Amino acid sequence: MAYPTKNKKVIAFVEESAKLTCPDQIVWIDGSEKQLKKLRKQACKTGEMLKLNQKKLPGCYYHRTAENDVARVEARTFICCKEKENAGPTNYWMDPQEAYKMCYEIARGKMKGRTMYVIPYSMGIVGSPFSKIGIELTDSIYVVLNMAIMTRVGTDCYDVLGEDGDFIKGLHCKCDVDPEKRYIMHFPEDDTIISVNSAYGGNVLLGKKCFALRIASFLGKNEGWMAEHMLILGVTYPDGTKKYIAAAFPSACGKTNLAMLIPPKHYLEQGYKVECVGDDIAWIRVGKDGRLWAVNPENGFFGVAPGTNEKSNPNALAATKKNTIFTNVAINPADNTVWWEGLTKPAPEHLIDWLGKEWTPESGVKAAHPNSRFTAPAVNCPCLSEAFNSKEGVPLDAIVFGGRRATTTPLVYQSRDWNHGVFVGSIMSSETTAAATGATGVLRHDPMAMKPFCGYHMGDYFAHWVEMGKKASNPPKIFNVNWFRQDQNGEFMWPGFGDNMRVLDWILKRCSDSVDAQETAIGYVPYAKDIDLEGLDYSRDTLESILYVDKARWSSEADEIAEFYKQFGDKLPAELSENLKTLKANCAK
Ligand code: GTP
Ligand code: SPV
Ligand code: MN
Repeated sequence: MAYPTKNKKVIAFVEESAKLTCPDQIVWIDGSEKQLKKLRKQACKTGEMLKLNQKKLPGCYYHRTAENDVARVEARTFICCKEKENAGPTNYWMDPQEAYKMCYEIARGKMKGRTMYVIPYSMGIVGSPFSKIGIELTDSIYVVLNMAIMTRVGTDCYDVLGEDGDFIKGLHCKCDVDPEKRYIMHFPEDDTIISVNSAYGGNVLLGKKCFALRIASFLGKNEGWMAEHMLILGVTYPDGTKKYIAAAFPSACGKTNLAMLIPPKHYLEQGYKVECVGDDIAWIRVGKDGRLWAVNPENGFFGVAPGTNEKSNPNALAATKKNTIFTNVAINPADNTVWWEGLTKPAPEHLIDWLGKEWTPESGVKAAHPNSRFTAPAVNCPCLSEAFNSKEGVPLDAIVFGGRRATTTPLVYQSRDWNHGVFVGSIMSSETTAAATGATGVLRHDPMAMKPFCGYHMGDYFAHWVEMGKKASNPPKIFNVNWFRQDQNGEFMWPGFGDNMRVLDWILKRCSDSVDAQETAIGYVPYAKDIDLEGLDYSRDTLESILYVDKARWSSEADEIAEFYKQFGDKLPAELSENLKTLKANCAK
């Protein structure tokens, strides 16, 4: 047959995979609107997708996944490198030979009666020196359509590859969506990903977590750059100065919301502007100027639907008004549009819930799955930064870590220096969310928000962070935030969302040495007077209380961190154990 590429490795990968999975036909995706239109039509015909109200939501479609297939499956996600030691204590590991054999057995013949789609895609701008090409083979139209939003899909990727260029191989086979045979396998030493028996987001859109974080973090370690679970945002000051921040929060902990925030009124009136460069992933390298430069390798947003509304995140909501795919939200049959918890109050009288069942506000269950998502093109976002399309990306002024912590961690604090900042990232703990299967609200360690996404030994990953700080002569300052402090009644103590601008403002002032701070046991904390509360009905006392560093609590936290650190053994960089000692000593003072 005539192939759309001369790349022998692509052709061999497709042929070998077809031989294994036995599809009825192979369709080479070219990224054209014509071809995607045909696929949408086909998916609507089979019921895989539903067409939504095209007047209110032009180009928008709806998809329901299997009830058992609604989130990432961390316990079934493996790093398959030759030496178990190299996957480290925070990853599930399987021997590559064994993993290939098992996956091949599971996928054998499973595309019979189906079509195999070949998706050529680029993470990052096609042809940019910092971008990388992937080929995903899948038997799911839903995956093709999502990848066409989330990545840069097109035959121009073949031009980049030429006759023998390398790429990341991704084989996705829905199989029977059997949760007992579901595996998300990464072979970092072979640039390969295999995903079987799922059809949900992070498990199957292989360019995203599998490639752009797990495989890319491994590549970054070897090539001297970083792949991080971070949003990237730009702040423009009234005088036109631009500053950039990258922030790592665990899944469903506020990246999309922070990346698109609308500042409080008085900031807007003064001329401040916040723009979104990315909401989930940052690829970061050292620039010639010794600064860290970040690009967003994605092309769209796979965002959490629940909680998104006109007030919390109008930019994200606006981004979903056209050419968007909604997954596992509820349908409003009155006008064939979508709904999720938090979109409007009160909820509509009658909905079809994410399981396809009749729903009323009295049903006593959620209408949308807590991890229901929208897949929206980045270009739809009203606050998308011009820098989104810049090959070089943006120079970072600050890196911010943050998690969901009801107690202990203050609203914001600054690390003393780079290595202390790496320590601050490494000790992150956060309550689990619906983004992964399993219990929610359980406090767990999630260093740099990368626990589920680091493609190699976490101890080596910490060392790589320390190394990057040495390579960058002018690195960003490192901070930690916590929007999720709760009072005795379980109410959030900080308004969050747009008001987080008040904290970003302090952070950037610290970066330009224009505000003082108090040195505490854990680092620099703001004086309450320096957090701008203009236009906010909020007491300084409450602010004081969420800025307070409780040494007794931090002392037990330090003991707990020591336990957590044990698993890294010799791989724990001395820079981190030193910082732990300092923390413990500071708490005793
Ligand atoms: P992933 O896409 O899973 O990586 O998540 P994310 O980090 O982009 O999370 P997102 O911004 O979608 O937020 C997830 C949830 O946190 C939503 O339900 C939000 O409403 C809620 N949230 C976000 N920001 C804040 C905040 O500042 N305060 C509070 N209380 N909740 C927030
Ligand atoms: C996350 O879980 O961090 C996500 C969603 O961004 S997924 O793509 O499913 O991983
Ligand atoms: Mn994420």
